[in-house]
Amino acid sequence: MAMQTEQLKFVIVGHVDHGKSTLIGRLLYDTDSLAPDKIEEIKKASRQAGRDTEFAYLLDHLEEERKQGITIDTTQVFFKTPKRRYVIIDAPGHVEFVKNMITGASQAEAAVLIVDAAEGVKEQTKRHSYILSMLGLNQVVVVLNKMDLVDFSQARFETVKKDVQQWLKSIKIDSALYIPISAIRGDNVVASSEKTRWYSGPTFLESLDTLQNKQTPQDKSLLLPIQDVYKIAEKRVNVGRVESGFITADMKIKVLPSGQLTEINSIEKFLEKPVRAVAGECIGITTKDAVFLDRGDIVCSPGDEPATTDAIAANIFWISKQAFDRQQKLTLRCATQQTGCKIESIKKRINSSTLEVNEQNAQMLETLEVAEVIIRTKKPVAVKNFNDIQELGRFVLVRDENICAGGIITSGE
Ligand SMILES: Nc1nc2c(ncn2[C@@H]2O[C@H](COP(=O)(O)OP(=O)(O)OP(=O)(O)O)[C@@H](O)[C@H]2O)c(=O)[nH]1
Ligand SMILES: [Mg+2]
Repeated sequence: MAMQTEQLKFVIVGHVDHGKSTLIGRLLYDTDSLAPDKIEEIKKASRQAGRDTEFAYLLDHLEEERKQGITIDTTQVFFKTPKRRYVIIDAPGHVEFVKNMITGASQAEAAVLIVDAAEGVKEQTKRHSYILSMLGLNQVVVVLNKMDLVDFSQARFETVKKDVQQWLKSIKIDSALYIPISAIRGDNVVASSEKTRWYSGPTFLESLDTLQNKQTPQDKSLLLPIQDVYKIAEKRVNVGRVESGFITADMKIKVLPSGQLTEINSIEKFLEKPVRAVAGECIGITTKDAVFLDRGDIVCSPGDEPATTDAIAANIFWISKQAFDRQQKLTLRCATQQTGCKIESIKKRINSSTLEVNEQNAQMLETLEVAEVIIRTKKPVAVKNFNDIQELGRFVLVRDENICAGGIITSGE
């Protein structure tokens, strides 16, 4: 049998209780991806709780999660089809855990948005999808769940589909797939349902194989953020992951933010000395001149380098429970770069579930607000527009070791 090397990571998001964990549980069950003792465990736990088989229990391991019937933290599960392997990230839908949802979504290449067909679009449906669009995740499959509660009505499906479509369009997500399902009964999850003869599209399982893997940008210019420097027998080996472009063993390079020029002496990989490495590879490099690179430096190709700046225009998502306060010290982390910074101006404060502008030229930010800001960094940083290179176009703001906001760079647009 051919080895499956291809893998896709997707996140499942949506309003609290709309059925994320149940859908994943059902998918695993109907594809025989579960060990028999696991199935018995879930049935037993469901009986003890006085419920029918709760597939959500497969994902919700924590006692607190099962007791409250909600997901608190993200869980990753593995699953495969004949086409490829999948890592599924189950995210919590409760507003309290938006931060965990963002952590899950930021690791994914695609997303599934679940909407309860009886309840329709709710606050977290909007907020979560907005976060997806901020993270550049615009490959989205939409499933309308709990169709059993609306008698598998095509009219209800079309109404909710229209609402979701309108919202997604306003945040620039163009989703082609809308699937009517009942996660609890299994309709259109793995097998096509008799109850939805009016629907001729793919099942949820089939829709997964249509998702595309994220392309690593090899055709763009070289960017290699340095993660660490090792001294090995008088040699300084600078290691990092090539985020875009490629690097060759005799290439001229420029180091940012210092602007120093040198040439590659060797590319180092475990037990190998390759002459070339491309985006996605983790490598070490040594240089011809005694240039002292450090963590946070960015290696690029001279004449084709990102801007270094201390003023960044960005959209940020304020996720800390504490409001933003001008007095507090913030640190910006972008790729491996790290520097002190301050938010110099807040052009707009935006409600992340309605997109209404709460205030122009604001002085403060409340939790879960999005804002258009200018950030001033202490040290210059090398950045790219998020739409160009995501790895150098996104950052987090840290306060007292806690992430309080995530952001994407919009300058240059
Ligand atoms: N009738 C019906 N109920 C469903 C369906 N899917 C899920 N449910 C029920 O809805 C409730 C919530 O399901 P979960 O899977 O825990 O929802 P969730 O989206 O993971 O919730 P959070 O992770 O807390 O946001 C459970 O009681 C499920 O049994 C469905 O297709 N039909
Ligand atoms: Mg859940």
